Amino acid sequence: MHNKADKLKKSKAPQAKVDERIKDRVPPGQMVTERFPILHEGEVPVYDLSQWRLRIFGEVETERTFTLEELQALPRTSVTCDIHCVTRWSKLDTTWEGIRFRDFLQLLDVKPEANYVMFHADENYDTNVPMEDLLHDDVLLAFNYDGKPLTDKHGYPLRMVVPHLYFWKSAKWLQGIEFMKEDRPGFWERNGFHNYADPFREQRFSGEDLPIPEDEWTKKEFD
Ligand SMILES: Nc1nc2c(c(=O)[nH]1)N[C@H]1C(S)=C(S)[C@@H](COP(=O)(O)O)O[C@H]1N2
Ligand SMILES: [Mo]
Repeated sequence: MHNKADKLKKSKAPQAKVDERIKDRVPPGQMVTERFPILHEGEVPVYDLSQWRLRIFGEVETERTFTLEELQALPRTSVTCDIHCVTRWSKLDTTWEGIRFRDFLQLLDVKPEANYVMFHADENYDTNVPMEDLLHDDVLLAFNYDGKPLTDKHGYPLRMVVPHLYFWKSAKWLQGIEFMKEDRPGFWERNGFHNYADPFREQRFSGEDLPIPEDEWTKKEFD
């Protein structure tokens, strides 16, 4: 009997030896980092918090603005989740605290035809997410990371956390939430990135792969 093929099939390639506990949590093409990379377009904004407002507009019965104090007075939820950036880093077990997006919706008169949301943020950043994705339990308007207020570079005073999509969908320095009937692409979505961005299906790009070096993220700032 020639059982070499069978033996080979049963032997494990050394590089396939991924930590079993995290295997299912790391999407294809991603590398796990313990550090926290800092990625954004433009400068880190500096705010006068007395002037800071979150604006709610689009497909709503009444447009609203919230001060930071008003938002901070709302009931909070804590979420521990994995995050995945399209530049190939993933960070496991990140803990955030803030307002669950689904709970926040209860305070707004959103029209039933609002099927998409555009998050508007500094500096000139925007990103679109379907409404149904924002109803997941772990989608937050986050004030805190790891038990402390967000640092300036990670989005202080308020950012989105949408863990199940590539992290560009999680806008830092949130300024406005626009409810929309029809979908519309945001900043990266207009610039060659995937409209939906599921990391487990490797939905990185909308057309041809963009030439992002595999070690791109290692050259960025971290904390
Ligand atoms: N306002 C704003 N939010 C943003 C971005 C940005 O350029 N501007 N970049 C996105 C991208 S590509 C990523 S990976 C995450 C990075 O968040 P972090 O710097 O806290 O790791 O923020 C997202 N949110
Ligand atoms: Mo990213």
